[in-house]
Amino acid sequence: MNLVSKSKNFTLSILLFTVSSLSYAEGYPVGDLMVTDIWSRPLPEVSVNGAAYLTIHNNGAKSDRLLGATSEVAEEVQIHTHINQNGLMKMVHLEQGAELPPGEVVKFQPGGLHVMLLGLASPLTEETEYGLTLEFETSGKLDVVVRVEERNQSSMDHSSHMKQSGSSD
Ligand SMILES: [Cu+2]
Repeated sequence: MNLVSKSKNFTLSILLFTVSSLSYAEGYPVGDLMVTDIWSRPLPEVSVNGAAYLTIHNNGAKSDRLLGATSEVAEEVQIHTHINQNGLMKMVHLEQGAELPPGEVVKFQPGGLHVMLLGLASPLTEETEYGLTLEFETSGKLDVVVRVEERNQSSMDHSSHMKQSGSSD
């Protein structure tokens, strides 16, 4: 019971947050960080897992880490990357999160670092949005809105790797 009402409240707050944050395209500041370009690939309704991509600018003098995230669309969210193992791209769970070195821009993108959505509770339908709460080691928590949109594959840096992996992440 308690859980149900909590999750309803959470959903409502996400909706309100979505309405009040139409400027998402400009990016979200938190501490010395700026998070921009947040998106997910649309997936068929039957998909069990998905991924979110984003860009994090660390404008500070100290390193920070993206430790993890939560979302109302997934049972569990993990920070993943891909490694090349004997010519095959393999997904790896970064249990310590992803490092964000000072003065650097870290891109989460297909074929590389990504925010893994495990156990999708609602489908990632094209032209919709959902809420994601990022948790940083130093900068704390940040609520962002993820845009679900199809992007041109040819603009990707890792298109050659993606062909090998056959993975949608
Ligand atoms: Cu993954």
